[in-house]
Amino acid sequence: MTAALPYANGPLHLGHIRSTYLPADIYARYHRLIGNDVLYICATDEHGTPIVAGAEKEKKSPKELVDYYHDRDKLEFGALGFSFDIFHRTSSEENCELTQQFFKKLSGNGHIYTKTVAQPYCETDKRFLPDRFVVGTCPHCKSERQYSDYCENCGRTLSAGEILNPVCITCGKKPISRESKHYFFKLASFSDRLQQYLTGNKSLQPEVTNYLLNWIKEGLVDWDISRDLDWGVPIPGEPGKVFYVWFDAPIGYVSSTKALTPKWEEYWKGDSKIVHFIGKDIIYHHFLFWPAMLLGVGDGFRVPDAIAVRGYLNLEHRKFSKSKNWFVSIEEYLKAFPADYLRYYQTAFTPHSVVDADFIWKDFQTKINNELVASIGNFVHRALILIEKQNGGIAPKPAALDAEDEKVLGEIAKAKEKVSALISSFQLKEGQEEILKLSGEFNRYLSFRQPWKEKDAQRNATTLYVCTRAISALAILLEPYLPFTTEKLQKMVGIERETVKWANADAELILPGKKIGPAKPLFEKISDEKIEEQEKKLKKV
Ligand code: B3M
Ligand code: ZN
Repeated sequence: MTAALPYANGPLHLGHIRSTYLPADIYARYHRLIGNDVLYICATDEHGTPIVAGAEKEKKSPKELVDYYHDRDKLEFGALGFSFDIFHRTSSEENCELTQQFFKKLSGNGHIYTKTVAQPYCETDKRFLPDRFVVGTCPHCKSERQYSDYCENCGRTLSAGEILNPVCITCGKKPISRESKHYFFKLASFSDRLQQYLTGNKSLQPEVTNYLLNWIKEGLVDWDISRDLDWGVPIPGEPGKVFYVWFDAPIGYVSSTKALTPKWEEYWKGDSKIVHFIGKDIIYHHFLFWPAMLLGVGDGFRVPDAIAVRGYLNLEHRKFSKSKNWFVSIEEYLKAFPADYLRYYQTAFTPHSVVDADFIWKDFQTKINNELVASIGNFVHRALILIEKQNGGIAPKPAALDAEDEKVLGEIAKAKEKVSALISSFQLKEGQEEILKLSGEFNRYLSFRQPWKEKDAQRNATTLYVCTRAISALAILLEPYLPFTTEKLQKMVGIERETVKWANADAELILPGKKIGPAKPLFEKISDEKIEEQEKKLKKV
């Protein structure tokens, strides 16, 4: 499993999290809990003109910039609980080596040719101007101020020279055209095989594949994989030229696996499954370039079994923008709230689809207070406090179960199956909703039994026993979603780590007779003041 590799040229913000790293993490944690051998791979994407331009802006070298963001991203991802098996980097030796090997294999298999092409060149800055060094008007949708390699407005990738009214991003002058030898990957010759791949793989989202099939119908163009630049993976025997960042970046998925384990080939070839999680801006690269590269290299590489695509995130109805201070970085978020609140809220509005969503501080507060605090947290805390009061903090032994007890226990088993099916098919939001329903059901059960009023001690012990079964179920089912909370809860009620398995969600894990607790609230209500503080920060500018 992979999550798209973040460019090492700026701080991570809330938008990065919801489309990619969080869904992938939920999926990874679930698969580990059911006993699958999962590798969750990520790395920083350290090449390409975004990095060079970013470094120039900050008056640093590209190397300084990527070192800084690699370390920072790693720390912040860790603080959000993302359970990467490795967080590597595309400037690593493994990646340079494997990229060059891919290139040699593709050349040997006849999928690469060279051609002399006219490239934009800036006479003031004395350099070629690939990709993000040029802005101009998109030839397809006429949107202005687009980078010359990709139109943010219509999602098309562009080749050199296609952009209209080009200007150099550094000096603002119109570039001249200069010839240079470039390497091309014969993407067009893969059209049929890509079409088969897209129509044959039923786990791909139709809303995405339909779009791609259209692009194939319009005709794919061969792909320029070289750049006149010195920051990147060198093209063997071509001083001053490196591979295009989108050539070595997906290879970063494989090379990071190689850096992690000598068994890397078993994962990428063999009968493993390859699952990528991406945002919708990089569909073209993952559904066309990348499978074509894998097919072209041959060598037993699998094409991706699934590519989960999700949409963009807006912030209070507007696009995230660092320069306009319309922005919440992960660093800032974590100063104010726990990681699990973000995980919960973002999952709650992220379906398995390319629709965009909105992060709204007020909604964040409502979701946390009404669902996490008032339903899940409230149930667990009420039950544990009752066990302390009525049973001295000892997990209760049940007497005979009646029909109502059996019924709610049955709900646990059903929830386990449903959530399982939902997560397996990437319906992570719906999975979380099912778990919330389960806690709702047990809040209802507890209010119906009223052990605080009921005089029959055996009845109460049975009621509270049934509740311990729900608590342990929540401690497992919620682990993919809220790993910090479930760790706390598992410890609070004495669930042994070896027993934390999905299959045990409906088992008796809190053993009757065992001392548990002390009960502490899992969540804390978010006050209006705390939300207003965040809203004010945005409105400052
Ligand atoms: N570095 C980030 C992006 O365009 C880009 C992803 C690479 S994934 C191989 O969203
Ligand atoms: Zn466009």
